[in-house]
Amino acid sequence: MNRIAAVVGLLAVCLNPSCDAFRTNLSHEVEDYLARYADRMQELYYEAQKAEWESNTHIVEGDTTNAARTRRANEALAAFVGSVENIERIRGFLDKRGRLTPLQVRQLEAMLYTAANAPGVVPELVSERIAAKTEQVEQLYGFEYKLNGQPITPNEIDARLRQSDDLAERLAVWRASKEVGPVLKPGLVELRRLRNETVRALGYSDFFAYQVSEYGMSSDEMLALTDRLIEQLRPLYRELHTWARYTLAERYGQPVPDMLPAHWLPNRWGQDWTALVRVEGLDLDAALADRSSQWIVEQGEEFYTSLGFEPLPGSFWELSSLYPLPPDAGYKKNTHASAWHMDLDDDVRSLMSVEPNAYWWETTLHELGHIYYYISYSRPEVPLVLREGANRAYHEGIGSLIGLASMQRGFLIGQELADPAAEVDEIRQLLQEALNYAVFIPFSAGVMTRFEHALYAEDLPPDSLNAKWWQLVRDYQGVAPPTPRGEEHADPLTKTHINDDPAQYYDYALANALLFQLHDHIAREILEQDPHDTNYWGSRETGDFLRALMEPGASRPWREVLRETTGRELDARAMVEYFQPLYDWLLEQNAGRTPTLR
Ligand code: X8Z
Ligand code: ZN
Repeated sequence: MNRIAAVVGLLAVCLNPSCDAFRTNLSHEVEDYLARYADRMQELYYEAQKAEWESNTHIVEGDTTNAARTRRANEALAAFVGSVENIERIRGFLDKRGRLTPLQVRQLEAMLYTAANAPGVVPELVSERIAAKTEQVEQLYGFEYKLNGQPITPNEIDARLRQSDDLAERLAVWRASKEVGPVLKPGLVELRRLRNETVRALGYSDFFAYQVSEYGMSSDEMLALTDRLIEQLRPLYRELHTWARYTLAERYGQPVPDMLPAHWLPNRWGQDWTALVRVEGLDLDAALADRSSQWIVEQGEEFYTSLGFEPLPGSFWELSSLYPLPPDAGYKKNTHASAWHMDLDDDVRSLMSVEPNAYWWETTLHELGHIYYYISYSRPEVPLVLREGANRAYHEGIGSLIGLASMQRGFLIGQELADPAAEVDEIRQLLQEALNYAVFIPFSAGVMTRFEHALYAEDLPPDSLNAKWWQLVRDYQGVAPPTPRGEEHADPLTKTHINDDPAQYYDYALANALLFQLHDHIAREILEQDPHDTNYWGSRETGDFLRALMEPGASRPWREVLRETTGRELDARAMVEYFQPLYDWLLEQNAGRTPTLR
C-alpha cells in the first residue's frame, strides 16, 4: 500500500469510533500532546524552581532582583500549565477517557489538577498570588528574631526550648518566637483570598478542598480520617498529657496546671515533646555532639546506600544548602528543612540548617527520604507529571520511617552511636518515641488541619485568627498560652507551612500513621525483628520493598499501593499497638492523678 492509500485507509476507519484504529489514532494524538506538554512544562518548571531556590537560600533585605526573577519564572510556568488552551485540550481528551489508557488518564488528571492552581481564566489573580507568596516567603525567612534586643536564630530558639529549665528564660524565648506573626498577617489574609479565588475559577469550593482532592477525597472525608486518627490515639495522648502536666510541674516547681502552658514544652508549637525525656544509654544528642553537621548528612546517605540505594549524585552535594549560614553572611535563608526536585529529573537538592543534634539527625533522614523518593521515580517509565508520591503522605512517610528506624537501639549500636553494654530502660525509650509520634497527631490532624479548614473553607474572620488557633490548641493538644494572646498577635502564622505549604498539613498526620504500618510490616515480615528494636542497616530486602513502593511514583492509585504494602486501610492501629506497653505503664504512673483532657 502506498502512502496516500494508507492515510486514506486510516481516515476511513477512523470515522468509526469503536474500532481499534480510531482508538489508536486518538491515543497517538494524546501521546504526542502529553510529550510536548511534559517537555515544555519541565523547562518552565526548572526555571521556576531555580528562581525559587535563590529566593529561599539568598534573602537580602531590600533586594528585589530575586523576587522579580521568581515572579517572572512562576508566571511563565503558570501561564503554560494553566492556559485556557491546555485546560480545554485536557478536558477534551478526558471526555473521551474510555478510549485512553489508564496511564494517559492519570497524566491528564494530574495536569488538570495543576491547572486549577493557576487557571488562565483569571490571570490577574494568578499573578497577584505569585507575587504575594514570594513576598510572604521573604517576610517569613528574612525576619530577624530577637531575644532581649539581641538577634537569635530559629535553631537557637529551638535549642533553648529543648534545653532550658529556667521558666523566665523559656517564656522570653517562646515570646520571641511568636514575634514574626503580626508581620505575616496582612500577607496571609491576602493569600487566603487569592488561593481561594484561583481554585474557585475551576470549580473547587475552596483551597482546602482543592488540596485535599489530590487524594481523591472530599474535605469531609479527610476530616473524618484525621478525626479517626485523633480518636484512636486519644487514650494514649490523654495519659501522656497527664504525665507531662505532673512531671513538668515538678520540674519547674509549679502547681499542676489543667492545661500545659505552651512555654513549658520543648517546641515552639508543642508539636514534638521528644526533648522532655533523656534515655540513659540512648542519648543521641550527646552521641552526636562531637560530630560535624556534614557527618550527619553523610551518615544519612550511608544508611540509604546500606539499603541498596545509589549514592547521592554529585550535584546534590554541590548545589544543596545544607548548613546554617554564618552570622556575618549578609543574607538569610529559609531555615525550615525541605527537599527539592528541581527539574523533575536528576537535579535533587535539600535546603536545611543541619547541626549535630537529634532533631537534625531525624530531619536529615526525613529529607533524604524525599530525595530518594524523587530519585526512585525519575525513570523513563514514569511520566514527568506523575513524578510525585503515591500520595503526599507517602512522600512524607518514607523519610520519617527511616527516621524512626534510625532512633532504635539496634541501629544506634550498629552505628556506634549507643553503647551496647549500657542498660536501656525500654519503657523510657518508648515514652520518648511517643512524645514524638503520638504527641504530633493532635497538632497535625487536629490543630493545623482544623485551623486551615476554618481559614479556607469557613472564611475565618481576620480578627479571630488567634482566638480560633488557641481554642483548637486547647481542645486538641490541651495546651494554653502563657498569658492571654489577643488578636494583636498572629500565632498560627509563625508555623511556616501556613504561609508556604498551605492546607496540606494532614499529610504529616497520615504519614505518621502510615509509617507505623510500614514499619510493622518491615519489622515482622522482612527483618523478623521486634518492631520496638529493629536494625534496618544493610537490609537489601527492606530497600527493595521501599524501592518497589516508590518507583511507580503517582502512576498507580494510592489505595492499591497501600493495600499491597500494608495489607490494611490507613489508620492508627499499628501506632496504637506499638505503644500499648507504654500505655499500660502510663496508667500506673497516672493512678490517682486527675486527667483534664476530654
Ligand atoms: O516540615 C517538615 C519537614 C519538611 S517536609 C521537615 N515536617 C513537619 C514540621 O516540621 O512541622 C516534618 C514533620 C512535621
Ligand atoms: Zn517532608
